[in-house]
Amino acid sequence: MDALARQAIEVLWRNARGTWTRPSPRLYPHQWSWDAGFVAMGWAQLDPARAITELTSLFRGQWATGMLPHIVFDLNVAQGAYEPGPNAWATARHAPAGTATSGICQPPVHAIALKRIRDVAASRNDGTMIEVNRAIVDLYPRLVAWHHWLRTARDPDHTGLITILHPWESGLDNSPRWDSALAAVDPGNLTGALPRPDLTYVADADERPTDGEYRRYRYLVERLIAVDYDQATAMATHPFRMGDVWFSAILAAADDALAELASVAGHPEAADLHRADADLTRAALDDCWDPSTSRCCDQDRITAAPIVSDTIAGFAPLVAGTSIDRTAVLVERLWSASFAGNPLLRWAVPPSTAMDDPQFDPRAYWRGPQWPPMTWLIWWSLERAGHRRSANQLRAAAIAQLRAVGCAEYIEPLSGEALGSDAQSWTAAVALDWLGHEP
Ligand code: 2M8
Repeated sequence: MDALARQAIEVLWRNARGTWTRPSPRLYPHQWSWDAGFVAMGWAQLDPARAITELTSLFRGQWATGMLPHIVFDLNVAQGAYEPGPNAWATARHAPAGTATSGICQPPVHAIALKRIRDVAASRNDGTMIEVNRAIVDLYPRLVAWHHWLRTARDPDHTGLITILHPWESGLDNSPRWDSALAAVDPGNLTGALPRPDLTYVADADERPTDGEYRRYRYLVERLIAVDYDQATAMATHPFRMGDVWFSAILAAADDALAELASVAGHPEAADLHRADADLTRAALDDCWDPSTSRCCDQDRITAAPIVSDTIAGFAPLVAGTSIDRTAVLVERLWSASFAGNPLLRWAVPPSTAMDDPQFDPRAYWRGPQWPPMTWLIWWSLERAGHRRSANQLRAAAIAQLRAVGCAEYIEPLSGEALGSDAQSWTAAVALDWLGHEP
């Protein structure tokens, strides 16, 4: 068997906890929302039914409002092993009985994953397809509720751009995109030392977000607890409110996926509504486009200012789907020296922050390192847009990278050093997806 495939399978099995999969053995011992989407795509290559189980497990934590929490906690994990743990969120009133969850969300990759699982099942030509179709009937309404929550609670004015209330909701936690907005957050009397078990699991604490950032992360959670997660109040008063283009683009692509799943779920009439939602977001991303820098900019909902940091999020229109012309501009930018075309790169895959952005830091988490699931999203978008040559080139570079570094959480783009956890589930998952999808 292919050595990378073998290693990736081992990582998934090592991190599996029965019906769900932790992102890594020590750093992230619970179930994370968008990790679960990618992880399900990885399991699909081995067993589509197990992939469905991953998603069903995650949706056990869905709130009655439709909100899908970013963490579903494993209550068997020792207290203090991960912070903020289950007791820090005050969500007992909201989380479904028998579950403990966080109170914020993450990018909605889940419908994309479900569509992918179905495609894999279809290609197998055995009985799995029937099982997957049955699961879609069950999961589809939950996905609809999840998307509906995002499009109402987090976009009450129906702009098409989704607002996040915490950097963790973006998934790109300490991206320079959030620097100015986060610096403006006064963490009040939250001044003491915070528990940072995460720092003990990595080789170098500088790879992780700083204490100053963590203080604000925790403070923002406190503020959400103070309004008991009332979204209308938070959307009017919360000190961090950001129109997130990358998150919104993923929602648009997920709405397209939902449109394709609607008839399988017995709701063919809903397909056009999902496509209309996606179109609304595509139009919103057009409004966030900065023609002078050829990138899509997040919008600070408090100051009404666009965010000028140059990061992978600038490629949002590519993920959402955009015009042929704009796609071409973004493909050119992808292969430019700012991103995957820089000759100093060890492997030609895009860093999380542009290499010529003043905040680019090759070792610091989401401030420069390459993240395989983000490479996957860009690759998948290139395929969708019909840019096969670019897609194949990117996939080849990504696989070469993973063959060398293994299932690392993130990679230092210049030296090629593996950073963070060395057994990260979503890295294993995208490796399996890539290896299973020969061009
Ligand atoms: C990281 O985020 C968590 C908080 O949600 C953390 O640092 O503890 C991010 O990379 C996020 O995108 C990812 O989903 C999570 C688990 O892999 O880890």
